[in-house]
Amino acid sequence: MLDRDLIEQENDARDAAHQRDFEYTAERLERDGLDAERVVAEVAAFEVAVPSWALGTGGTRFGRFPGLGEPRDVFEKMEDIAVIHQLTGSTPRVSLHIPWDEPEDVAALRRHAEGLNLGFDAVNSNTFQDQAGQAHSYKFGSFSHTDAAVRRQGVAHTLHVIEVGEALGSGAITVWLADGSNFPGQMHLRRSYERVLGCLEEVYAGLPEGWQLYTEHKPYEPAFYATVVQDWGSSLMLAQALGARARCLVDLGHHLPNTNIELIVARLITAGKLGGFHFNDSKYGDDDLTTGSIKPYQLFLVFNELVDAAVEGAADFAPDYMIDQSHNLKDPLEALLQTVEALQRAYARALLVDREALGAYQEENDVLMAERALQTAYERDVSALVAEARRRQGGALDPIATFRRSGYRRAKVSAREHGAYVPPQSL
Ligand code: AFD
Ligand code: MN
Ligand code: MN
Repeated sequence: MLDRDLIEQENDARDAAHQRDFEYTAERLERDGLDAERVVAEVAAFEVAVPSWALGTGGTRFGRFPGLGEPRDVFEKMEDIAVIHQLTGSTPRVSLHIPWDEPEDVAALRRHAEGLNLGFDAVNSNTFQDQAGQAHSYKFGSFSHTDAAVRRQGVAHTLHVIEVGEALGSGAITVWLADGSNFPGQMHLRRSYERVLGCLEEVYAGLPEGWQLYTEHKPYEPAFYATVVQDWGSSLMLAQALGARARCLVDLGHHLPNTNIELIVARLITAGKLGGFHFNDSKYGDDDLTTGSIKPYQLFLVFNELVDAAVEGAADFAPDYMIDQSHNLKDPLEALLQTVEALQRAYARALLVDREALGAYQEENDVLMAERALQTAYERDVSALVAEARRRQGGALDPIATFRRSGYRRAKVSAREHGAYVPPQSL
């Protein structure tokens, strides 16, 4: 982990300028009847989980270009996540993927996490790839497979993932299924869905006390004609059929181009079925790019729905925030620092929406002013607010500059050079 003194030195060097920026921002907000301290406190309380698979350099089916000093196993990935948490104060939990990051010794991983001041968020199952020594192939599906033996194997794996999660102190499982077909006629559209529901019922019945089950939809890839859980409608049907502890997970990259994701978020909130998020960004498909890098206004609009629901005290509303990204070009750790910053900014801006005014404009059908209420909040400079929130959490005013100054990656290049790291296949 990083030396605390270094973070403090770096903060001290920026302190005078930061104070001036913060005071100006607070004064500017006060002029509009907004409270900077409230935003800082809310942003400081914001938490998002980091996925174990985001710490190694990802790849595409055309290749992978590993960076130097990458973590070689889940223990080293946890160390990198601990550094992100040190610098941002916002990533206290890890979302583990099994089997990619399944530890041989679960108790040892839990001790390692505790030593790093980390816990575990939702665990992720994998029935989209065959594993060595497995009896049946998922080539033609897992939970939707026509052969009951394949379905049983998929359910058994998922229950195993839950068991590992329980030993680690996790409280939820996310199930994303690649099941689908490439050609019309290949798969019975209704029966494949019914088989998925049947398997999920078995998983749901095996949920430990207090656990949640998240179903994650995705429109296409690897299935190119019909994916069984392809949209939020299918995901909602599953969650509603399963019961109160099943909810829908929204991955921002799992929508066809131009889909109105904030509207989907609003619908799931109304249904009491918004389970959580996989944050990332995309231009075309499931691109898994840095959150906020392509469509920052959309990210703000999603947070606007979340803040609106929180303010109104929407029922069954407690979404679980997670990141799901693949970093092919950037240093993954730096990309994740950038991601947390983007989330904090979107959240801060959403908190700055004048909701009373917006509501009044909507009632009066004052289109321009209603739109402007959102734009005004989106255009505010929240840099000093999110920096202050991070510092109050023990983090850095400028996480990326501090990370680069620390020489962490350089040190890891030599420490981790023994033996090649084999990364999970990126999806
Ligand atoms: C998939 C889904 C799902 C899954 C992940 C693994 O987004 O969240 O766990 O990739 O990398 O596309
Ligand atoms: Mn995802
Ligand atoms: Mn995805």
